[in-house]
Amino acid sequence: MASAPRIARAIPALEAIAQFSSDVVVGLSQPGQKELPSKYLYDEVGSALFDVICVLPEYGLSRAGMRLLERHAADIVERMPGPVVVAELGSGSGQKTRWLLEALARRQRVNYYPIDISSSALFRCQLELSHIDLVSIVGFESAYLDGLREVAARRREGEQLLVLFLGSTIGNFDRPAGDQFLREVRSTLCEGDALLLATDLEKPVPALTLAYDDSAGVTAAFNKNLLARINRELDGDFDLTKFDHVARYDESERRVEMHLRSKVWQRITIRKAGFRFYLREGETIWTESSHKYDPQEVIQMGERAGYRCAGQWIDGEWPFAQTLFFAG
Ligand code: AVJ
Repeated sequence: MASAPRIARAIPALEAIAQFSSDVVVGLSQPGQKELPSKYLYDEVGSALFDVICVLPEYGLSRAGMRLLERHAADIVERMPGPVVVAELGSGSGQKTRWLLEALARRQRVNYYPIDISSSALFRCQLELSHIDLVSIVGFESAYLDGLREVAARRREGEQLLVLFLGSTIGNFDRPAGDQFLREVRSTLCEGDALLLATDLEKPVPALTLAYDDSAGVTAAFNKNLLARINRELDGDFDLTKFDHVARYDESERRVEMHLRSKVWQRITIRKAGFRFYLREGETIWTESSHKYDPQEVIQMGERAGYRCAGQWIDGEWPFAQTLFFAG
């Protein structure tokens, strides 16, 4: 029998709302390009929409990441000989992780700690993975680095920590912030610990823009849900019909950007934040960046942050990489 999912909640709901409110106000008061942090795309509705995105024919990322783990999980875990505990940054739905946990559970009992700011994602991840023999799961509802520090503190003498960052979420950071994030993860690790990093790779622009602007409009709904979430949680009055979803590739930054473009001049009030602002016709709110990498570049990013590369696996169908790094 699977035991009930356990979740250690780090931030009480009220504080989370206050943080959301202040991040929204800061992003929407920018003098130039207005923006909203992409992490807020993933409330319960957003996470469910993202699961649909993952099965869209246009969105090859998650299937590529999954294929790589299905094929190479045994090879990947073999490179970590000692007893391993697993922490995952962004549990997602847990599907990809299954392959790694099963490969590890063939040789040892596994403690698996998914870390996610979304309690619904954690919940689904635990349902998906709780029945694997010899794997026990404790979820952390917290920011990545806070969760990781807690997991590192629980680790026992002689255990190696394997940190999974499988969602290719590193791509949401600007390149310098991505470097910084890898360094911060590194600082929670000890020599011999490892990081498995998933990254989407550069590919022809039409395929990329279609991946972020699918014909069924699911990504558009995913993007607009951020405004709906502000309406729900902060008593905003965004009219979603007055926005277009925009996905565009920036050649010099090598990233897909998602924006919400105002169709008209409009005034918006967010009552719980005590905030009112204006959008011009055609003005956009920037909601997400998704950086695309060169395989060598990924290895160099790791090296700059204090890791050495222990292996890299690339999908042939949809260019995508899993790169294993050792701390040290
Ligand atoms: C979950 C961050 C990897 O950037 O491709 C999917 C999110 N945004 N479609 C990505 C996303 C639009 C996704 N990540």
